[in-house]
Amino acid sequence: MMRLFTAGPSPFGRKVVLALHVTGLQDQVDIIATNTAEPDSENRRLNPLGKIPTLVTDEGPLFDSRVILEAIDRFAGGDRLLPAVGPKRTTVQTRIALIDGIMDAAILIVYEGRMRPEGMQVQSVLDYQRGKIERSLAYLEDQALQYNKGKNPDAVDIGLACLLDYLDFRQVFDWQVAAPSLVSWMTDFATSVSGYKETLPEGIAAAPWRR
Ligand SMILES: N[C@@H](CCC(=O)N[C@@H](CS)C(=O)NCC(=O)O)C(=O)O
Repeated sequence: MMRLFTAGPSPFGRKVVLALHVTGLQDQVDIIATNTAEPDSENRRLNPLGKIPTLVTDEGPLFDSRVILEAIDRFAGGDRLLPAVGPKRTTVQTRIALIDGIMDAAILIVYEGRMRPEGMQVQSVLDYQRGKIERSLAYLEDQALQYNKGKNPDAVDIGLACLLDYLDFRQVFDWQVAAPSLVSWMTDFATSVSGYKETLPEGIAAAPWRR
C-alpha cells in the first residue's frame, strides 16, 4: 500500500488524488491528513521541504506533485496522464509548469495573508503575484481551450481543474472574468471526470458544475 501525505484544501495534493482516481489506483493509496505547519511531522522527515503532497512508494518518498503524477502515469502503464516520449511530452510538461506556477502564485498570496502579522502585508508583493495569475489566465483564454477527453484527462487538465477550484476556494482571483471560456471547459471536465466531486475542497462555494 502506498501512502499519500496531503490535505483536503491543497490544490497540489488534489492533483495527485484526482490522478489516482483517473488511473484507477486510488485503492492502492492510504491518504494521511497532514498539517504542513507541524514541526515534528512524519511528512517533514520524509520530505525535508515539508511540503505536501508526498507519496511514499516502494521506490521511496516521491515529491513534488509533478514528479508524483509522472510516477502514477508509469504505475498505470504509461501514456495515461502524459504522452510517452518526445516533443508532445515536453509540451505537456511545459503546460504543467504553467499551471503549477499559477498555483504557486496563488499560494504565495494566501500565505502573505496567513503568515505575516496583520498590517504587514505589502501590496506590491501581492500585485507581483497577481500579475502572474492575470497574464497566465489571459494566455489560457487566448487558447480557447475545450475539454473533450471524457474520462481520461491528462496531467494538464487535472492541474487546471484543481487550480480553478483553488482560486475560488481561497477567493484569490476571479478567473471567470479573466478567462470566461474556461467556464465551459470546467463544466465539461467536472461532468466527465471521476473523482471530481469527491475531491472538492470542503466548504468551496457553490457553482453550477459542482452540483
Ligand atoms: N511544487 C510543489 C508545491 C507544493 C506546495 O506548495 N504545497 C503547499 C500546500 S498546497 C505546501 O506544502 N505548503 C507548505 C509549505 O510551503 O511549507 C508541488 O507541486 O507539489
